[in-house]
Amino acid sequence: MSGMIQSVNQKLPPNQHLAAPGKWPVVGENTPRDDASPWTIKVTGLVSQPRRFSLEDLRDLPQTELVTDIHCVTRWSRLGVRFTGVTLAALLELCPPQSEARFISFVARTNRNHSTSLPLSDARNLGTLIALTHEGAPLEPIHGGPVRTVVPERYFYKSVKWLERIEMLAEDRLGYWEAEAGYHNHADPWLEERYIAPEVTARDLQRLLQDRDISGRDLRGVRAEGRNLSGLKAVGALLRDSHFEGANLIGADFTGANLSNAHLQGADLSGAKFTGADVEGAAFEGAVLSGVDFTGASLFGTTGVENIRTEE
Ligand SMILES: Nc1nc2c(c(=O)[nH]1)N[C@H]1C(S)=C(S)[C@@H](COP(=O)(O)O)O[C@H]1N2
Ligand SMILES: [Mo]
Repeated sequence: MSGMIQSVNQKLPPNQHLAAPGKWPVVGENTPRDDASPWTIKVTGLVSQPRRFSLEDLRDLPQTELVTDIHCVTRWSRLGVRFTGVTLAALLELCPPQSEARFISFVARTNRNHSTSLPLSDARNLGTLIALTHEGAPLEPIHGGPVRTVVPERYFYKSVKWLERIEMLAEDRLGYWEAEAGYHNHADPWLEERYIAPEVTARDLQRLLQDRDISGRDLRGVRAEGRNLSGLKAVGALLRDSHFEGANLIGADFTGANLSNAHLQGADLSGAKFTGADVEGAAFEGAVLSGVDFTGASLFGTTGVENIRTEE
């Protein structure tokens, strides 16, 4: 091993919890594009000389060990995870960015050309690794093998699985989750930079809540603690990180809604419907759950619903 990077903390970032011992959840895409051509990693965009690296090329470069904590935005963390591979810094020495390059985009070999981006300086300084192994074995295909990036000190959506292209950019280009799902572009878990605020004025919001119909609305992070919202219609609403602590939500309809990381502690959810909803990471401690319907709901990482949790 030619280098070592340690990025481990004794503490968990706010509102994270440890994944079950030995468990590494799979999040997002779970397979690369069906493509028989040899795996290459292209370094393109604002570089002095574009280059391609085969997997063998990567294995022949000096290998660095990175021990880091992983923090998924859906609230699970794993501490002290060991990867080896080539540092981004080492790779960029072989194909230096041009002086106008400010951002770096990592693109995946997947059907949707999944990507994520970082300021170039962050990507370098945080110790980004182009990882080939995990705990001493080749990186598992489901976790991005044969090659993924691992970016310490950012939520794990900044670490792309099945890396195919590294592109140097003058202007930022939002990644898949950042553009499609409102994930925060900075993604610092210590600052809880999970999702961006929704685009709705405070006045519109009050009207929507008074009418008790927020179906199809994007109300990420909405603050509705303690409100009387019985019979609320919230079909297909985007309610990530929303606050409904202690609210009256009797008979509310959250069919197909996205409630990941929502705060529902102490809410009255009698007879509420969560059919097909995404409630990953949502907190239900002390909530009244009689007659709640979670049919087809995605419950990974929820807390306070242990007795009705479905199998993963
Ligand atoms: N290609 C690709 N990379 C991706 C994703 C994805 O959907 N596609 N999801 C991201 C998210 S949200 C997380 S939390 C991690 C999950 O990695 P894991 O499945 O190995 O735990 O991968 C990130 N990288
Ligand atoms: Mo994630």
